[in-house]
Formats: sequence, structure tokens, C-alpha cells
Amino acid sequence: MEEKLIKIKNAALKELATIKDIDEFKKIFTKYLGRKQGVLTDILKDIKNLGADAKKAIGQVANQVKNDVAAAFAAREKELSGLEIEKKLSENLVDVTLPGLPAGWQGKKNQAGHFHPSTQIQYELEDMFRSLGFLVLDGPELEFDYYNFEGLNIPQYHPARDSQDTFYIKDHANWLMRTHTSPVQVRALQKYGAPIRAIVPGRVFRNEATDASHEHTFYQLEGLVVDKDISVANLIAVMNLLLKGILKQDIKTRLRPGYFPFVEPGFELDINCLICNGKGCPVCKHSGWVEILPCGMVHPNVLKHGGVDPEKYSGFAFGLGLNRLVMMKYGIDDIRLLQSGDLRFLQQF
Ligand code: FA5
Repeated sequence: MEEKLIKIKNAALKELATIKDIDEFKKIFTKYLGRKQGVLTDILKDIKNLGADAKKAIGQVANQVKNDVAAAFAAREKELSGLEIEKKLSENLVDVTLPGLPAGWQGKKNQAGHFHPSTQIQYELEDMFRSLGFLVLDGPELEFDYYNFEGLNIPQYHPARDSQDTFYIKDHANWLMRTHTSPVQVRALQKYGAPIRAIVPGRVFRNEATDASHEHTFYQLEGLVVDKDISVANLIAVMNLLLKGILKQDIKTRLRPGYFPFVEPGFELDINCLICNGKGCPVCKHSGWVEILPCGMVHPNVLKHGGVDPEKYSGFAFGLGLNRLVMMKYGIDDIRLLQSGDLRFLQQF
């Protein structure tokens, strides 16, 4: 029996050395050490049936063989599992250092996506204003009535509220979707105080009947400068710089009085319609002029709401209609195209 045990051990070790993967391993493991029917398991079971002396004589050898074979199997299993993991890794190799595919390639590898024309203009304006020392700020789209109206000198029941058709939030009397980016004037003054130079690009919402120049969801870019001795001359200089910087051409502008409760005096800065060159078209409502840049000197009450002393500081603010500027720059004759999601339109920019 001892001889038989040694033979089995040698055969098992020999076979163990020749196998190449974990599947083969599992097979020979069952063959030798399988619980129900393994060559070695069976012979070890037979030892029980030997007489006491024979059992004693063979027991030690049997144990040694059993331990040697089990250890050899365990070592080989470890080795083969390691090889298996390496094989799987090399088959599914992911090179994390490879550059990503361009956004929007959708099957056409050379077709990269790009920013929306409004975003392009927004980023250009941000760069321009940053170079003039302005902060670029953000504000919430879901806004409190206080910041959208009250803080801007538009109390409850003031008729100026009607000029901005508002989406109110059901069951939340104090909440609304902001109708302009001006609420960030008060927020910015409260947070940073004076002096301050900031712009606020952002999305605004109005319950509008849409047409070629009106959307219900559109973009504005607010500007705010508060410091000592700020005058209308500073306001006009910055407005002209802004329009020239973006439109990259000399354009005709006109400044006329405009009423906004949060500025005093208030202005409408219109530009000559670049769609029809001032001849008249649906975009300029056949007037030849496009309302693009309402502005004015910050009202003392707004400064007070922002915690700034109007006796010491003055400032100007403007609320650029970003979509309309994009339309003028690229000759787009319908504002609704901007949010149409139509690739034939978007791919032109
Ligand atoms: C305002 O929203 C003021 N907050 C602007 C302002 C800021 C005045 C700071 C003074 C000081 P108004 O409602 O006119 O003003 O809108 C500003 C600009 O947004 C308009 O000139 C226009 O270019 C654009 N705009 C207004 N309504 C729409 C609309 N429905 N669709 C697209 N653009 C619009």
C-alpha cells in the first residue's frame, strides 16, 4: 500500500507540472482529491479498513503523501490563478492615457462637437470682462421674489412687475423662476460689498408668446460696477467696448431713456439691426433697431438693499440680451433656432 501511495503521489505531481490552465487543474484535482471519487481520497478511505498494526504502519506515510499532494495542488492553483488574471487583464487592456473621443463624434470619428454659439459668445464676453478686472458670478435660476423684485426696488403690486411675465411656483408664494439676471446685483452687493465689478451670465425665464425675437427661456448677461465717482460716461464707454469687442465692427447705437425701477437714470441702448442693416425686418419689428442693452445708474435703494451706502458709492448696471447679440453677430433671423437642437443649424458655427 505504501508503494501504491508513493506512486499516486508521483503521478499527481507529474500531471500537476504539465497542466497549463485552471480548467485542467480542476479536472486533475477531482481526479486525485475529489471528495466522492478521487484516486488518493479512495485509497485513504481504505486505510480505515486495515487492521490496527497495518493502520499504524501506513498511517504516517499516508498522511505525509496526503499533505505533500495537497500542498503541491495549493501552490499550483495559486500560480495558475495569477496567470489567469494576467491573461484576462492583457486581453481587456484599457489604455487610460489615450485621448478621449471628441464629443458628438457618433460614429464619424473626425466630427468633433463644439460649443453652442451662445456659449461661445458668453465665454468670449467672460474673457473680455475678466481682462477688465470683473468677477464672473452665478446666481440661482429658482429665485426668491425678494431678489427678483423687492430688492430691485420693485415692490409687490408695482406695475413694473407686469413687464416681465413671471413663472411663479405653485404653493410657494415667495419663489419664482428668475425673469432676469438682475437679482444677482443685490446678491453680489450683499456678498462682496463695494467696490465691485462683476458680470453674471445666465438663463432666465418668462411666460412669453414666442416669436422671431422672443423666447420663454433665454440668456442674459448682467453687468454691475459700483465704486466711488462712477458716472454715465463710464457706463457708455463700457457698453461701446462690449459691443465692439464682440461684433468686431463699427455699429450704430442709440441711447434713449428707458424705465427700470432699479436704475436711475435708466436707458435703452439699441443697435442698428444687422439682419436687415436697419431697413426693417421681423427681428427688429420693422424699426431698424434692436433692443439689446438696457442699462442705467444703480438706484440708491438697490445699493441700500445690498448694504452699500449710496452717499459714498454710485454705480452702473446693464442687462445684455445674450441671444439677441448672438443673432446680430451671426445674422440669425429667428431666436427659436438657438434652442431648436437642429444639427443643421448648430453645425454652422
Ligand atoms: C431686463 O431684464 C433688465 N433686468 C435689464 C437691466 C439690467 C436694465 C440692469 C437696467 C440695468 P428687459 O426686460 O428689457 O430688461 O430684458 C433685457 C434684454 O433681454 C432685452 O433687451 C432683450 O435683449 C432680452 N430679452 C428680453 N425679453 C426677451 C425674450 N423674451 N426673448 C429673448 N430675449 C429677450
